[in-house]
Amino acid sequence: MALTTVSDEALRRGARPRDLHRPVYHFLPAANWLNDPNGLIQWQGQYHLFYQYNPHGPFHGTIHWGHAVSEDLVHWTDWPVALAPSPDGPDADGCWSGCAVDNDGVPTLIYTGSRAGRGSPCVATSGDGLRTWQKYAGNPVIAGPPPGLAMVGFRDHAVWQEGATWYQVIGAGIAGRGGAALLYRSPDLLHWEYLGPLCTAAQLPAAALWTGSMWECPSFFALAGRHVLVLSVWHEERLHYSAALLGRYAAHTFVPETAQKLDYGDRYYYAPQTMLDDQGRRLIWAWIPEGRPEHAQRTAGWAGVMSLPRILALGQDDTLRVDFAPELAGLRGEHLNLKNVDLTPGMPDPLQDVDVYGAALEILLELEPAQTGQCVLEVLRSPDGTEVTRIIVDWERAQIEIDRRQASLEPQVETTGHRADIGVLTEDVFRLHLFVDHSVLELIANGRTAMTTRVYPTRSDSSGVALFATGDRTRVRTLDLWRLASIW
Ligand code: DQQ
Repeated sequence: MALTTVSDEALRRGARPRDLHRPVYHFLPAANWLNDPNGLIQWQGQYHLFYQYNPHGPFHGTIHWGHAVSEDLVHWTDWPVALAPSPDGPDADGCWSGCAVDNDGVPTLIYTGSRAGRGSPCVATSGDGLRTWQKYAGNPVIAGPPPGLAMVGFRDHAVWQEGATWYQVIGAGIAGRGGAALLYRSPDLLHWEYLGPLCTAAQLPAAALWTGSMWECPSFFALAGRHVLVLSVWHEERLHYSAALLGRYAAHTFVPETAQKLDYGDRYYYAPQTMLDDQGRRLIWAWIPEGRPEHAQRTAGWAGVMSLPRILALGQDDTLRVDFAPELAGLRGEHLNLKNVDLTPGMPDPLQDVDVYGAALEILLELEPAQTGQCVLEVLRSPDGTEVTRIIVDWERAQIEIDRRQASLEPQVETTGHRADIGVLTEDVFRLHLFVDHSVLELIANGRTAMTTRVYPTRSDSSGVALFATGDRTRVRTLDLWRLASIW
């Protein structure tokens, strides 16, 4: 296997050469490859983030579990790699995704060992406060998928406790039947009994979201009296999007009632995993993959970014709400505020005389919805406008869009846009919350609609911000913009 030539020096945080695309406040390893978040857990007050990691290069292969720790959800300290493939073990080809639980004081990981295309549930424990991990000698703890079922895939774990009994769902696909989450029970995390599917695609309400042929990375949890099954839609080797099924769970049966995408950037918000913290918050992180060719990833020496922490909640109308973790406000620096500006088509940009720019920004925009026309926020804009990423609120179509067509002068990066319905606007204000971090964009509209994507501006002066309206007047109640600090 070809290894990259990333030097030891470059592996140290902060010692990397200038890189226009490398985020400064999103988590990613010092170098090489990152994919799914794993094993999210709070232990003695500290947040632990494990992640799918290849220490040998910026491509998916020889998957280990990387590990980072945070006091505040924002700043992360690298800890030693937690899991590495064992040449003779069921995880010889990789330690794939899984979760962490507190087994009566013993930190325990349940993960998928990958070997020769086969996924095997494995267990590891730590005796020194999550620093080093010992694999259970009897791995795998489940010999294979349930007999008699033709599986498309069998991997990834969500484990929880009810009374003294452990339960887990494993992500799966049943040939010809679509995605499934398979339910197991155990007295000790080591011996598991198969109970049947917790949920299959066939149970989804008619005309619900398409969920492919396999569900990866399940996460299953209670949320304000309801239950949520988070899954990632896999189909014919392609990663599509992550979804949330909202429903009711009783007597080990889950009845999904609604299904929705978790993020309208689709594959740019993949394999999310959730955890409950000591404030009772349901936190969620996802893998934000690259949108540039593999050779560009190899040149950069890194690939894959962890999303910002978000909080899931249930709205009064029983639909899912999402927001960025408030701790992120600790990164705010230089601030600009505009109030009560009427944007009329053709008027000068209210931001043009203000010295606002940057590739690491947070923007909060509160708009009064108009009947027609669009309100356009431009970011990562070159002074001549040849490179620009547009966030478009289209009042007539009631849609929000990220337009990447001009985001980069480099022709080989992905340029397809993302769109989502913003639904019927019942409030008199439309709220847009955007984080820009070099090549990463994460936005949440009205606390409901999330959209994550990647853009790769080529010019070092593609850092301007502009705001204008087309077609109709849009009233800006407030615009707050902060330059954000690096977390390293
Ligand atoms: N990534 C892991 C798998 C999971 C997939 C392997 C989702 O366990 O199904 O790195 O991105």
